[in-house]
Amino acid sequence: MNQKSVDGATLEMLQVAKSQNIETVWDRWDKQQPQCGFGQLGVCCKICNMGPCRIDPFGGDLRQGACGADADTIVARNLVRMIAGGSAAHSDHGRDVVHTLHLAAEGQGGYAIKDPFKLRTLAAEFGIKTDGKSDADLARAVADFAGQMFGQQEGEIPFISRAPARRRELWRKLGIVPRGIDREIVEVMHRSTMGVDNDYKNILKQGMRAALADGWGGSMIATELQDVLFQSPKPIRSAVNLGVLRKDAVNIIVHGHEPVLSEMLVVASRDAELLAAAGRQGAAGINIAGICCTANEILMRHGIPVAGNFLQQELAVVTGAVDLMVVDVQCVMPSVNSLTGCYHTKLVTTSPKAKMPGVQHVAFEEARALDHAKEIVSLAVEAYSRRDPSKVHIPDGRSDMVAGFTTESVFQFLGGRFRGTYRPLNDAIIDGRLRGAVGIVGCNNPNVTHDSAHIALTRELLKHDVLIVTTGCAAIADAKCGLLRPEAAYEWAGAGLREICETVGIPPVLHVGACVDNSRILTTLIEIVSEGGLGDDFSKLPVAGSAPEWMSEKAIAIGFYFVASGVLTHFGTPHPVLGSPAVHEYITKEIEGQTGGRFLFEADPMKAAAQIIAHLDQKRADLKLAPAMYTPVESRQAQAATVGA
Ligand code: BF8
Repeated sequence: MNQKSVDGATLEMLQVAKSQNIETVWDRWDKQQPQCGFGQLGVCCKICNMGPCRIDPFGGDLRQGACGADADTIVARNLVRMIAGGSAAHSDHGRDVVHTLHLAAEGQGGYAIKDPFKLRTLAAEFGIKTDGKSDADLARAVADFAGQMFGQQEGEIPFISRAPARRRELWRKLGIVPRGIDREIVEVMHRSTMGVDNDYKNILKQGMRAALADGWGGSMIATELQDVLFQSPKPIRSAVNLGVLRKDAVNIIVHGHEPVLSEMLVVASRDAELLAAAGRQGAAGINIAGICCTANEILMRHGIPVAGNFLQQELAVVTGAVDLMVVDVQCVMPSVNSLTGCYHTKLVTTSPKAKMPGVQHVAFEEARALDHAKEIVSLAVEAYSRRDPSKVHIPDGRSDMVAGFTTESVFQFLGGRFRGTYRPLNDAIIDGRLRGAVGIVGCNNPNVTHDSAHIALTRELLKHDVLIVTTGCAAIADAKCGLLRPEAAYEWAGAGLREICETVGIPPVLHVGACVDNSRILTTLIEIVSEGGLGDDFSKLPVAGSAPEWMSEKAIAIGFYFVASGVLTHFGTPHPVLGSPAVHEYITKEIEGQTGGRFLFEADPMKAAAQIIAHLDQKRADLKLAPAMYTPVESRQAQAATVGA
């Protein structure tokens, strides 16, 4: 990899790391080259102790593992186990939010119901009588109802009923409606263990069922109940990149995924006693900044700045200005443990599910959440007194942004102040002002120049009048180069998209949250279909998804729930399936005949954009819509070339 990043602050901090002989993820990744070809192709099987076995991808003698499993079986089993891992992560997060809603109902832990309207809306959807009931009673009932989706054994998980009727019928016909969240994940593990399912299509069918249990189950529960507990996001201004760290304040990085802790840290950072303690140490305040999806959660609801995305977690520590990094679960590199040892930075783990050897663990119990949050903030204040100013190097890089869009809020914008409706959005697609919409989501990965694919793909689609919704580390990448500012519509959007954005004052790239909030993209699609005029199913819509720099198993789970929901989904690098031409053919072509969605693997973002645009245009033609109204204007993109990377 020649260029490590397109982000100036990242490149600057990589130089600092190098000057201090600090090893980063890029260095370790380089040392791993060449990576194991069998693993990359998906043909290494470690499922039983007759192995590890591998298949010769060049057609030599090694065509089966010791048990007789061929490449198709091995690749499919490995892939569905990735889906199970990703679905488990999102869904276990959802389970913790259910638990927190229970605590809020009991008045414990300092949690409250901040969005009673959404609580009542959800209760009504679940068939819970709302008349005369207190918020606490309803919270208990909603938490019970949502909680049982995890252990449900038969039938269909209730959120499935949100999908259009045609989609539900199709899922039933295919036999992929999730019965219960935990059940589908367990069944993936069972079917893919030694000597069970060896029909690759049948294995992948169960993979889709588990992925749907994530998107329409665990992730959707997490999003909906977090809105109830912590309030539904509203458009909010903030700032992003390592330049949000402050020389004069106690800096706390919150890193991980679950907002049940970070929400309380925000409260604790405003505590008068702790602010006074910080002042006594000479600090001008307590500055909280996020990394990864926790960042997105507290950004969306409180406007807390974002320090960076996945590949910047180590570089935040290298600034020498982070007094404390507090982590919970998912996407936390084990390397931050040894790295923080090179600085004054205090590292704290909080989840019983995710400890690190030798690292202080503040066992975060939701029932005593505020107390624990205060303890963590006071550890940060203490660490600030040990900060070595000569080691502090904070890059200037930071950008303004607007985040906090939701299925409900953005289209209140589009539909006018008094009546939220999707009509203007649907009409904009129908008349061709908008070509379509694409969700750009997912991670960073050192196998792609950091942020480059997110930004290039986003800009190219904007130019072609494609509205972008974004989550996770992709959203942070786009934010860092200014694409989440309303002005970006003028700088990058085609004429049709720009007209819409300028009329309603929104950016052309809408930040809809963390990775669990990809469920907001599903609920947005539901609204578009039910508004009418664009067909009766997701697969008819001129929409697509993309994870240009994916890394995590969670991205695979998300990809599969979008494909199973009928959406073309692009991944920048292929899934580890190339060792089985049959599995590759199935998930990139044949599956479209079943679910209406398929995967597209393309590393070059410009080529990917061209294929996505062709797909949107085909969907428009199938719906007998006029072609997109405007042709892209190259010159404005050139004019704006000074913005961002
Ligand atoms: O859940 S985008 S690197 S932080 S996995 Fe992780 Fe990927 Fe970032 Fe959030 Ni999502």
